[in-house]
Amino acid sequence: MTPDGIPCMMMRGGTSKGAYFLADDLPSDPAERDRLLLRIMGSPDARQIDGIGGADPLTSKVAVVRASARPGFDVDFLFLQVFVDQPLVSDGQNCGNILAGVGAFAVERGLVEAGEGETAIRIYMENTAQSAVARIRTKGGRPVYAGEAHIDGVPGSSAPVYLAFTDAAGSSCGALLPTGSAATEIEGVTCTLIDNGMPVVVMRAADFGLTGYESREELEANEAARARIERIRLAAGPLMNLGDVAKKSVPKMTLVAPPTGGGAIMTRSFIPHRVHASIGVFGALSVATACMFPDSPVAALAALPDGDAKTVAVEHPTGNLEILLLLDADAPGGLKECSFLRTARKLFDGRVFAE
Ligand code: NQM
Repeated sequence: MTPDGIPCMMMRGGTSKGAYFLADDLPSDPAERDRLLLRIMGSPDARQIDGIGGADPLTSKVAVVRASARPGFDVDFLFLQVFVDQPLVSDGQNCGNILAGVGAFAVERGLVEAGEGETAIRIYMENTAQSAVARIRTKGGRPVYAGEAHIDGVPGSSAPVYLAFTDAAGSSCGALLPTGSAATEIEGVTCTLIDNGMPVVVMRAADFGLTGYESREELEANEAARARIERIRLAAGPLMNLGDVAKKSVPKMTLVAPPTGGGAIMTRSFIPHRVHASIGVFGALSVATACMFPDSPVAALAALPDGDAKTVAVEHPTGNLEILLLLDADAPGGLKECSFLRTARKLFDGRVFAE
């Protein structure tokens, strides 16, 4: 027990919010660490009333950060999803939104020395054994949070955080298309099972009798659609090399429809049981990539720009998320680099209690 509390920083990362810890401030035994994090977040409880979680999967997230001992990296980042209403903590997925706060947290805690103007932080993402480079604004040795960058799903504007990836494909499934094809039939629905940073099952909303433009609340109230989507998810898990996914937060399930706001594709994402208020970042990257395969059931619904440098706007319930894809036929999966803009903000720094 820790009567004096544990150092903890709350940050908004992209369209999510989480508790950021230094690895050294948490127990090294994963089971002990997870018990402590459940207590800190107030899980399991739909309201998380006895903890600092926000009673939503998007605000019940944890970042564990340490100085990296790996050549070529500044810090190691482990993402943990703390389930709201189940006693589960999962390292089975990554999170591009919480990743957006890691660079600033590393500077705040003195793990990385800040440059004047901008600092690039090379991050090893432990969940998927992959790398990211975050470019953040810094001044006088500290992160700058105020700025002019806006992302949909967050009111106002903040300093930009640019995130770039060169090895996102096959992050958890071992291959971009784990079934070897962009069209796999499950329960009578043709799906694209894909992993470009996040395992996602991409499906046409119309195949569920839905438009794809429903609200989060409407979809969460649709018991029949949710049950069918969950059956497909449980069947997709082993096909995606993820094993039994009954207690995992992957794969995510995304329904798509033609875009309505001038973007490339419209989405509604089950993550995997609640519906996302917008869309996860790596989730959006996987969906955008699915649209590029002509034999995917969703390709015909998408409006993709021409050329090898594509800005793909993935539409979601609260706006759109733009992803830049740099294509190169010689690169693995045909993708040389993927990048996107996020913002992040320090909300609180102090000690959290778990007595
Ligand atoms: O896909 C939610 C989020 C995420 C994950 C989820 C994410 C990503 O919005 O990279 O960011 O899909 O569980 O934080």
